[in-house]
Amino acid sequence: PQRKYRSDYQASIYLIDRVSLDFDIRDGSTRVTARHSVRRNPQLIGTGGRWWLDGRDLRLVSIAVDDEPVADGALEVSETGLWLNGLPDRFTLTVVTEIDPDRNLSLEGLYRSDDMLCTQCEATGFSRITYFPDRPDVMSRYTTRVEADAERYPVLLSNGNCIESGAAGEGRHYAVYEDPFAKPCYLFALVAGDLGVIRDTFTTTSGREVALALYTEHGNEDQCHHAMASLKDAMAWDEATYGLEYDLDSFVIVAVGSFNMGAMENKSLNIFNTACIFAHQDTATDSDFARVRDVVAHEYFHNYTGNRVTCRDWFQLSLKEGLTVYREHQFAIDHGSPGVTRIEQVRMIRDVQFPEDAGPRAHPVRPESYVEMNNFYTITVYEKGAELIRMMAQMAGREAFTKAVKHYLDKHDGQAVTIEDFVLAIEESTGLDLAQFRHWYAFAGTPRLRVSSRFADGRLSLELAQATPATPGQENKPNFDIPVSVALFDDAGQVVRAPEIVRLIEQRETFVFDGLAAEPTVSVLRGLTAPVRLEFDQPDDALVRLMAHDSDPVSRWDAAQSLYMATLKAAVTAHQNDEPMPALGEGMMTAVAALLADPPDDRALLAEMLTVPSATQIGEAFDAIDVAAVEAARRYVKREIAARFEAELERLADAHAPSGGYVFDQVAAGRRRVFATALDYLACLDTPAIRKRAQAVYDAADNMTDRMAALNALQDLPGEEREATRADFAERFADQPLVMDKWLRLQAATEDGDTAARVRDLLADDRFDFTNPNRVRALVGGFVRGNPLGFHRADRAGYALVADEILRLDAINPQLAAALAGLLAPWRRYAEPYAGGMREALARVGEADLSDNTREIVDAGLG
Ligand code: B3K
Ligand code: ZN
Repeated sequence: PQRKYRSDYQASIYLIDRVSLDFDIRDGSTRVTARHSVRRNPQLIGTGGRWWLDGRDLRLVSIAVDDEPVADGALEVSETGLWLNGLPDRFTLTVVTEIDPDRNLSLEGLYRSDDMLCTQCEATGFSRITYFPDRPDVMSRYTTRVEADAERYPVLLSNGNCIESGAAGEGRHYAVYEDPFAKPCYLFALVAGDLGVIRDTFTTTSGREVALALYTEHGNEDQCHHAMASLKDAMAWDEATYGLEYDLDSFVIVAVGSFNMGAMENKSLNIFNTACIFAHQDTATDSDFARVRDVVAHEYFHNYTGNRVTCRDWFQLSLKEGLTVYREHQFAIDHGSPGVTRIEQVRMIRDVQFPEDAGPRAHPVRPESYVEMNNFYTITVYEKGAELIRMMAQMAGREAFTKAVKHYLDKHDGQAVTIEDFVLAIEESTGLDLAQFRHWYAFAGTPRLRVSSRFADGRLSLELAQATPATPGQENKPNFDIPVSVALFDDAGQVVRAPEIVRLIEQRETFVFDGLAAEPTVSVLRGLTAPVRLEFDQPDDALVRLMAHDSDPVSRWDAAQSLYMATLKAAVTAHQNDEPMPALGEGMMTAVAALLADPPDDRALLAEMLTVPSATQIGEAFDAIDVAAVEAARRYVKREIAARFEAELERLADAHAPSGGYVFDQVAAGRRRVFATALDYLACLDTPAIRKRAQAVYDAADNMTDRMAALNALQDLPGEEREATRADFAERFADQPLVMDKWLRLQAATEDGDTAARVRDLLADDRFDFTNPNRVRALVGGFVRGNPLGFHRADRAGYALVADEILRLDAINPQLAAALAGLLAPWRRYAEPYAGGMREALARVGEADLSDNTREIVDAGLG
C-alpha cells in the first residue's frame, strides 16, 4: 500500500470544466459513458501531456481523446488507475466503463441496497464508477443521464435539476439531471429504485420556493416526517443564524438500508442511512429522534461548509467536517437543553476522542499522511475539529465569529481550499492572532492542564501549566494556545468573579484575582473551553458547592462527575487489591442527597447528574485499564447509591412515570430520561417489585424510549420478566430491521450465559445480515462496547470472535472491517491479561492478506 503525504500536494495538471455521464443500467451490468471537456491547468506552466486518472474495479470498454481511440502506447492501465500520455492542451475525453453494482459489497461507488441502486463517492468512490481524477480540487459541472427499466426503477435521481425525462423503449425510461454548481466528484450521487416519497416545500427568506422530497422503500413513509420537519428547521436555522439561503430549487434525501456511515451530503441529493432518517415513537427512542434531527441538519449545513466551499485535498477534511460539526452542535444546543447538549458533546470528546488521541491511531486534526483516506473520518477530525472551531468562536465572541465564517464563505465561494485558508480568513475578520493556535491543527495528543490555586490577603493566584504527551511519530509537542474559562464563587454560591476566558500561551502562567473578601471556590475550564485533560485537585466541599450552585450546568455536572470519580477510583483499587470496597465518599453522598432533595428544573440535567461516569471514563483515569475492576467498581457504586437512596429513587420514578401521549420535546424527553435513570438504579437492587415494575412499563409503553428503559433495567436480571419482554419485542418488531438492531444489541450486551456462543449463534441467525453495516455494528460493535466482561473474558473467546469477523468482513467491506479492527488496536491501554489477548487476536488478523484499510489499522496497532 502506498502512503500519501500532505506535503506532496500538487495541483491537477488538467482541469475538467464539464462532465457528462450516461448510466445505462441493465441486469448484471451498468455501462457508464463519461464525456469530459478537459483543459490544461493554466496555473501550471509546461507540465502537460501526461495525466493520471484513478479507477478501481472497472472494466474499461473504451477510451478516446477527441473521439479518437487512445493508442495502446499512450495508455498505461493498472489496478488503481491509468496514465494517459501525449495529451493536447484542450480536448474531449470519452471513457466507457462497465461496473456491476449487484456484486459491489464494499458500499462504495455504485451499489445495491435492497431493491435500489445508490452511490457513495466520498472519499474516493467515484473512481469505482469511471476513470477520473478522484480528488476534491477538480471541480466540474455535471450533466447526468440515467436509463433503466421503468418498472423496476421508476424513480431515477441525480444531483441538480431534472431537465428532461421520458420513455426509452423496451419498457425502459430515462431522466437527465443538470447540476448548475461546479462540484468535486465526491459529491456526485445517483439513485434508481422503486421508492415511496413524502414531499414538502420550504420558502426561503428571499421568497423562493424549494421543493423538498424524502424517498424511502415503500411502507416506511410514516417514519420520515420527523426528518422532513428537521430539514425545514435546519434550513430556517441556517438563514437565521448564518444568513445562508438554500441555492437550488429542490432538495432531496434518499434513505437506504445498507450504508457504511450515517449520511452523505451529495449536492441536492443527500443519501442517508435509514438509521439517521427513520423516527417514529413506536420504533425510535428520544436519542434516535435527536440523532435524526442533528444528522439531517449536519448534511444540510454541508451545502455551504463543504459543498460551496470544499477541501483542496483530503488532509483538509476537518475544514468541512470540524466546521459542520460545530454548526450542528450550535443547532442542537438551540433545539434541546443547552446544558445537556453540551454535556453530551463533552462526554463524546472525553470518552472517545481522548482515547483515540492517546492510542496507536492518534493523529492531528489535519493529518500528515494516510494510506486509506476512509480511515481518517475519525472522532479527532470531526469532534476535536469542532472543538478547535469552538475555541476560536469563544475567543472572538459568537457574533464576531459568525461574521468571520461568512467572510470565509464569501471569500472562497466555489473554491477548494485548505484549513490554513480558513484560519487566515478568521484572522482577517476577527483580528485574532492565531499563530500559536495553529498548533492545534498540526499536533496530535491531548494536552494536560494542571491547575493549582493559592489564596492569601484577598488575592487568588491561579497557576496553569500545560504538557502534552508524545504520540506516534510526534515526540515533542509545542505549547498550545489554550483558552480557559474561569469563574469564582463564594461559599453561598454567589458569583464573585464573572466567567472570563484567560489564554494559557506559555508552558506555565499565573493569573491573579485581587480584592477578594474570602477564599473563593474556583470553577475552571467551564464547559470544556479547550479539549484538554484537567488536573485540578479540588476538595470535596468545593465540588459540592459547584455542583449545587455553579451558574453553568455543564460545570455542575462536571463537579458531580469528579465526586463520583473519587469513589469509583478507590473502588477500582480496592478490587485490584482484594480489599473490601470503600464506603461511599461523604462529598458524593451529600451531593446526591442534595440533588434528589432539590433537583434542577432541567430534568435531562438531573438525569445526567445522577449518572455515574461511564466505564470508559473510569478506565481513562488509570494507566492500564483493568476491565473487571472497573466493572465491579461501577456496579458497586451504583448499587450502593440505589440502596442508600431507594425511597427517593422510587419517588423520583413515580413522579416521572410514563403518562401516555408521546411527544418528542425537551421537557418530555427529559422526564423520560429521569424515569429511565431511576429505574436503572432501582434495578441494581434486583427486587421482585422492580422486575414486575419494569415488565409493566414495557407492557404499557406507548413509545420506544420507555420500552427500552424497561428492557435496559432488566438487562442484568435474567428470568421470566426479561425473557417475556424480549420475546415480545422480537416478535412485535420482526419486520423492522432497525428495531431488530436494538434487539441484537440487547442480546450482545447480556452478560449471563456464554455470550460469545450467543453472539456466534446470532451471526448465523436469519435476523442478521452480514452484508449490512447496521446489523454488524449492532451485533459485533454492541458486543465489544456493550459487554466488556464478555468481550474481555479470560478464555479469549471474545477476541477470537471479533478477529474472525474482521477477517470475514475484510473480503467484502474493507471500510467496515477496518472500523472493527480499530476495536482491537488500542490493546496497549489495557492491563494484563487483556492486553496480551487483544494483541494476539490483532496479530492473527495481521497475518492475513488484508485490504489497505484494515492493514493500516492493524499495522498501527501492532507497530
Ligand atoms: N461526509 C460524509 C462522510 C463520508 C465518509 C466517507 N468514508 C458524511 C458527513 O460527515 O457528513
Ligand atoms: Zn459531515
